[in-house]
Amino acid sequence: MSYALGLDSSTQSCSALIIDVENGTVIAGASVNFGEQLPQYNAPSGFIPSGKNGEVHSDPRMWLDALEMLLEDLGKKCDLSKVSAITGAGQQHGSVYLNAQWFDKIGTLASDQTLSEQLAPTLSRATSPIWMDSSTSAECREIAQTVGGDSIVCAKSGSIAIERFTGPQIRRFYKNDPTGYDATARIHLVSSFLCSVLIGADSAIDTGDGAGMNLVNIDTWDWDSDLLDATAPDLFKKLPEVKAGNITAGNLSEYFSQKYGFATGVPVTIFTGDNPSSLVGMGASQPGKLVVSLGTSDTFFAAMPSVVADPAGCGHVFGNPGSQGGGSMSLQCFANGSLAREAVKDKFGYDWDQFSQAFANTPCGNDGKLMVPFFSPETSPRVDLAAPILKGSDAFENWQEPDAAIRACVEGQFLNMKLRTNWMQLQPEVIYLTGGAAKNNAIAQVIADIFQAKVQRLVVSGSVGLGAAMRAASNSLGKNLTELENTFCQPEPGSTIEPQVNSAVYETAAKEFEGLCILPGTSNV
Ligand code: XUL
Repeated sequence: MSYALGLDSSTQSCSALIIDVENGTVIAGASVNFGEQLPQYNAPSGFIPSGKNGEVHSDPRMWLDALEMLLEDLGKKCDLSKVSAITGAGQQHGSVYLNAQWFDKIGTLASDQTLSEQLAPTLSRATSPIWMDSSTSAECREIAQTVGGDSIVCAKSGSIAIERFTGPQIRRFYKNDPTGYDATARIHLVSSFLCSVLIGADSAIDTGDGAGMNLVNIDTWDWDSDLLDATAPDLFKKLPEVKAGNITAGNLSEYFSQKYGFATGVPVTIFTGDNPSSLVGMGASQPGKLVVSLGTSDTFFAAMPSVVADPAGCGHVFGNPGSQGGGSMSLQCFANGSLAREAVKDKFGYDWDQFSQAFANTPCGNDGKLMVPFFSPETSPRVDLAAPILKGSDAFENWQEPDAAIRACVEGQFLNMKLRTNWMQLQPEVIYLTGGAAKNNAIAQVIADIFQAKVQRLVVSGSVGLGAAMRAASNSLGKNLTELENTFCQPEPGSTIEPQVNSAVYETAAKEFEGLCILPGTSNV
């Protein structure tokens, strides 16, 4: 028996992947789309629409129903009694609020009733704020002020106080509904909530997901009393323990063996957040490999050789669940991703082929023509600029050189990414590209040239679930995680792109770019 199950409870769906560890194959997968398959929760995209003042919430019962539908479906595709290791990941930052009944109820679930009907009475808050919630600006300011400023919050927790992070969300709940807060005996993340449900006991929070709360200290990897006190009263006793991502949380509860045919007592590894799980699922859990995901916003993440926080306060530090020695990972978001590339393309009425061709018509370094491609407010650096800055010839600055503008946009994006991620002190050997624009070789070439590292596309899809399945196999079945990553995370054949120019080509450009970025409002901390 060498099957490992990885679960992924994300914003819009709950998915699962089962790997056969001995054969190195993915043997089954399933997914439940919240909006389509659970319309009774009124969440077409996984959250309740039209929240006021930036509130974005989901119903945690929906996550439970989806988990049951998923296991039901998975059981039709694969013999679940062969699963001998389980773990999962949840969308980061989202929180579930439970009353004192939770502690008894979670250990006595009856398999002839649903999870959601049995656990509904244990909720002290009917809905859960998720990572898309931006309602907590005032609370972020208050927390930062109390502990002595954002630079302190960032040095302690790995991130400045941020709206979507759990601590500010908890503070808002305490302020707006003190009675509900008082009635709350336990606050879980999506990940630790689902892990608790699987083991039938109150689970710890792992350092990977826990660091997304503005409450965990990244030096001690434990709750930080100053941050706790600044967030809400009596918070310590409402939180579970914090543990490294490679421990066993417990054994699968009888509810699941009775109802879905799992063997009894399957070990469940502690759950983590979706991004830390994806780091493992992309085969990048050891330092030296970077992941760049090209999407609506571009995201950069990597295992870090040591624990450092971004002095500029733009990046995040999370625990690395793939590291044996309690290491860390970084994550940084760049708001001006695909939409900026598309804005330049559309400005000239180009299609994507013409966009790609522009790189063949222009030299690396773009003859010194530069663009700070912030079409909308940027998060790295944090600026409100909503119009790009162009510097070069008059014709270029007046948008009369389409090909140069396209190259300048993409070079600007990745010069910016390199500058903003310097704090991570990484020595990349390889950059794994993923996301919609990853298939564009011209963009991949710019990334290879600017970062001076080879770029590869991975065949992996569903990296969050795959990361979970590999973590479970590593922790419970004694498999070496690096070997699992080598087996399951292979680059797409022929996708390797090597740098074509040396580092000197972008040195001056990087300095000039940095100068153009010194704008009012760029300093956060
Ligand atoms: C990371 C973040 C999102 C969520 C949902 O900080 O907010 O990536 O984890 O995927």
